[in-house]
Amino acid sequence: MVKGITAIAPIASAETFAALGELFAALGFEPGKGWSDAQGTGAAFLAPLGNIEFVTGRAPTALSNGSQLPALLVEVTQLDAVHSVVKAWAKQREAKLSDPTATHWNSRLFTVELAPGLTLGFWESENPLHGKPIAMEGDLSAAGRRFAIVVARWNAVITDRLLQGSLDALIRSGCARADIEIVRVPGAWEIPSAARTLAESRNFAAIITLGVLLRGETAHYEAIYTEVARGIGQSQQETGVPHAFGVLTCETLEQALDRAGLKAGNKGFEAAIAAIEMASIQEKLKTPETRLNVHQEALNASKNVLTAELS
Ligand code: DLZ
Repeated sequence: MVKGITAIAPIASAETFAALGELFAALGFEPGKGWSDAQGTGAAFLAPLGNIEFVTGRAPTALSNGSQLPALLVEVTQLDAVHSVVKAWAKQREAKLSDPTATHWNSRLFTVELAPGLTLGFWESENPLHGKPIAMEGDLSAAGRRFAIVVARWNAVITDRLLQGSLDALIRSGCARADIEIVRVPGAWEIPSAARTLAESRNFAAIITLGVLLRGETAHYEAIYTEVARGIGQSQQETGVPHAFGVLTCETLEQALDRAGLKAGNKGFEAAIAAIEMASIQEKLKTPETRLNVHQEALNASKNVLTAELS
């Protein structure tokens, strides 16, 4: 139910209002939906994330240079670059601007008085892992890896589009055309056995399976679908080679077309991206050093938090 956080700052003069718009645009804020009526004008600036933080037990408001922490804080990357942009703006307007100083929460921060009574703080965490989830993740690079695509000929008007989507994703992610093997099979029913043979060849980092089953036009739809899904899943589990599932199950042809590039993305593209990511994850999972690094990063992050808490 919660959608976002809105902070409203009244600005007395139209000139300052315009100047603030220029500064926020220069800083890279995404313009939001403004408004204008007989009583006034509003300009909105969006940030990708926002939060309200409650603190107890430690006065959060005093900075090491003796000034007060502003109520409005903008978290940034490249604080010094942001400071230069704000400095140029503040110089023109003779606005009060502080130098970046260390905070008690392992960050650096500077403040600027944008308008009388409106001071903003910009800050950047010194912890490189701040805000980053500590997890092992696959890369989205397909360079140097071989992929196989098994595509059903049944409903080719749609599966051809899925195939184009998969090829687009692989090639745009750096896969060489020569490293992609395309295997056409009669229908979805035949996908699992071809996928399994390809996986067992150990020539491919991942297999992408593409097909379309239409409920209205497929006899024994449920039975076929269950077997196809089970067969592809079983091949993945028993061979350990990732298999991306790009077999559409739709009520109508129109719905299938929507999912093959018309209105609802291209599931062939999405399946290929999943295959690329899984190929990379499988490689990382098999490398003990990568796993050790993730644990070490997690340990360091918790040590940093502890040190900040105790200081
Ligand atoms: C036979 C059949 C039917 C009725 N419907 C579909 C379908 O919607 N999508 C699909 O990919 N294949 C279909 N097939 C073909 C079967 O998958 C299989 O190729 C044939 O039964 C031959 O084994």
